Amino acid sequence: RKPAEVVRNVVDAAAEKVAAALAPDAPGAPGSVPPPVEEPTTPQDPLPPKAEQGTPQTRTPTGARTGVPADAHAQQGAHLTTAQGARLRDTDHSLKAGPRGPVLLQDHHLREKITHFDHERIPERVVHARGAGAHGVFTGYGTAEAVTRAGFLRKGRETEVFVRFSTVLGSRGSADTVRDTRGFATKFYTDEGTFDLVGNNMPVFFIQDAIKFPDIIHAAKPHPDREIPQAQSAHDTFWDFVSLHTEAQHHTMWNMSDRGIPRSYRTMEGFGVHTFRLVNAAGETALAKFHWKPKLGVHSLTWEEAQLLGGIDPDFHRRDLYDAIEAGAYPEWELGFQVFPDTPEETFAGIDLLDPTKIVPEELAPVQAVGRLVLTRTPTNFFAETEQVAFHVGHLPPGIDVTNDPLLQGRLFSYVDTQLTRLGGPNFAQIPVNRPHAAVNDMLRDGFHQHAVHAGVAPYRPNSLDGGNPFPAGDDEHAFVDVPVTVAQAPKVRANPASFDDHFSQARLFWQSMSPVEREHIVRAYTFELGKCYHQAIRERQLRCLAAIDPVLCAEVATGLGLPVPEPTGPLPEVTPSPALSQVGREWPADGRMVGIVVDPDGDLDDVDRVRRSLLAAGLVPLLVAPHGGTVGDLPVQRTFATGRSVEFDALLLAGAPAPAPDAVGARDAKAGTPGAVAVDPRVLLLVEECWRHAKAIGAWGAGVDVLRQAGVADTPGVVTATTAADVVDTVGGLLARHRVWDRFPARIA
Ligand code: HDE
Repeated sequence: RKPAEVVRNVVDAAAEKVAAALAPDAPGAPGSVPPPVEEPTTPQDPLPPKAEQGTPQTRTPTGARTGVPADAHAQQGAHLTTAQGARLRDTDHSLKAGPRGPVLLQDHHLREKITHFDHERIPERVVHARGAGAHGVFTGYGTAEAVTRAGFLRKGRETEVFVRFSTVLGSRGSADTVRDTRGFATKFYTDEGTFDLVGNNMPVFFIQDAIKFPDIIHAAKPHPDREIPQAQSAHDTFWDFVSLHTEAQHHTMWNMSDRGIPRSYRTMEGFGVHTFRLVNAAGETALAKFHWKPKLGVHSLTWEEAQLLGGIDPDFHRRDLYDAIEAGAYPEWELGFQVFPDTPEETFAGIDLLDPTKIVPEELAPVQAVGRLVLTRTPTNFFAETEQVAFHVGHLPPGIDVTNDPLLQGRLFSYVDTQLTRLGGPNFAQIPVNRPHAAVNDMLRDGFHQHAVHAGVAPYRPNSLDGGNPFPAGDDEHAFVDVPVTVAQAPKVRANPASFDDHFSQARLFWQSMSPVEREHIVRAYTFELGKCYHQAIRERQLRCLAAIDPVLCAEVATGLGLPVPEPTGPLPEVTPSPALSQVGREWPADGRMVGIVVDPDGDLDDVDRVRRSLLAAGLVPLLVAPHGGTVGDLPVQRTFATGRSVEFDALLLAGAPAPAPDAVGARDAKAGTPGAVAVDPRVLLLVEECWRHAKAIGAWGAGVDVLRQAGVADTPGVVTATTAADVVDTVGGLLARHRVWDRFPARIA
């Protein structure tokens, strides 16, 4: 499908859904008779995959379409069978010697079923174990042709992709919203071979050399004795390591910032982190860093939201990704390059391009857009696709090559090695989601889980028996280019270049680039995490690191911890802030933002309907919150006072003052003598209080204004009241473009 065809507007999609839900014969619509939900007694066609899932992958290992039916790799036929295709009468009872007798060993169906089940789990990824993925399309702009010959970047060229987002530290079942770095790995199925851009949502890394990877991960994973804490860095071993191995301080600062708790995968930037080497059609080279820029802007949760979501909806990010795609609000990013001259020093503006703990500020080297990524399809099967997808930084197309970044060099080894254990052998490229969409003729043979039935007798070169095949490709036949960079004559050493010794200046640059509210968040994050450490010496050592970054940051965190502020470590580096690093102060499209509307079933529902339609027309997603499920009037209810919680909404509207629902616990009577006082369900008050505390736009009209008064938030910044609902909705839409009502946060740290 072409992006132009698939990028439906969320308005149409959501409006269609609403219209369908409101149709007189729709299930649940007033007066309609719901169809009976019973187990069918005769074979029926199974449900097809949902439209946004597409059909299962049907490519052969060599990349050609097979023409086999779409479900050839899934389950076929209506009858229950064994794995060998023999039909079965019963799968509910074991074969026994009489109804009360022992189970017989000869029950081959029982043994097959249980044995397969016993082996259903595979080892989770050693890092990035928890993730969510989606299929999509990448379209090149043609703007990179001067610097790279990579065909997928040509103007208008469309390439299928699979993207997997992840957290780094938690295990497969951990929560989505923990404070952590996020993985952003993209598999481009280009017709010149697969390209994997295996990046993160932060542009720097904890370490400069791959040999330290086991150290940082052992320190960051749960403590080996108690296996806690899960999925987070708020513990002694993490802070022990990063305060001793100070090259980690810059990345740690990013983790403690709002970047560590994204609002959604859709609102994350992505970075290739390393510098790559590009080569164009003429063989000229340039150095480049890769960036993904989200269409919706970069937005984060607040720490309290992130913590609440850990309990209320641990799947918050993956749900958001799937829901957005299914609603037609396709997540979108632009791929951009920062391009640098390929000089022998491999530096730019004094920054060592081989040091993965450093950024090049966008003000010095602007990010130039080279293509657009749109995610259009959710996986059909989580295990087959999201769990089995295998990325590798060494999967490169002609036109993109690696540099000597010592972190990247180590990764080139690790990503194949890990699949041998995780996916059980060397043939993981034959798993459908990993199959290249380019023709494959690799002379690799046999091994565990070999799916290909290779013809021919000569998987070697040179040969005469298979007609000399396969033949090496020339430059004009899209061969991969190993750029012939000169390797310096140098002694064999275990050492870093001197430039790698600067561990603090860019952490300071990041801090200096933040707005007051972002600084406040950083201070609180450090204070929270260090406050969770048991060892005083570790807290003190990290405070000394902060002193080397910024005295105000250090003093604020020390105060929070109740510890003395360490002596300054000497003059601090002069840095020029990079405004591009701040998330605050800009406006972004509000498409796909969630707006909760609290309704009173006895209030003016026509007004509510108009508001809901105008939100849909503006590309927002309205969710009605009512005392009970089903419908209010003709309107479908999406959340009740029991199931709705503030963390799901980006803004809240109060269309009335519903009386406490019968299941309300702790409902208070209207405060006697307070003007406009009404009795409000405590869960509605909690919604308002939390939305207010999390600096979300809140709007009310009519009796809804009484609820604001009751909650004590009327007439405060970002709380909008007006006589007409239309005016309220307009103003709230404008506030949403800025993501939050930033004025509501204290901005002490200028
Ligand atoms: Fe990874 N990393 N990594 N990493 N990484 C893995 O590969 C590794 C690094 C990243 O959704 C593993 O298949 C080493 C940087 C992502 O499947 C493993 C080093 C960046 C994902 C591995 C690094 C990343 C991984 C675990 C230091 C950002 C998830 C399972 C040299 C640029 C991909 C697997 C997915 C996964 C090793 C550092 C990103 C073990 C040795 C820097 C997004 O191979």
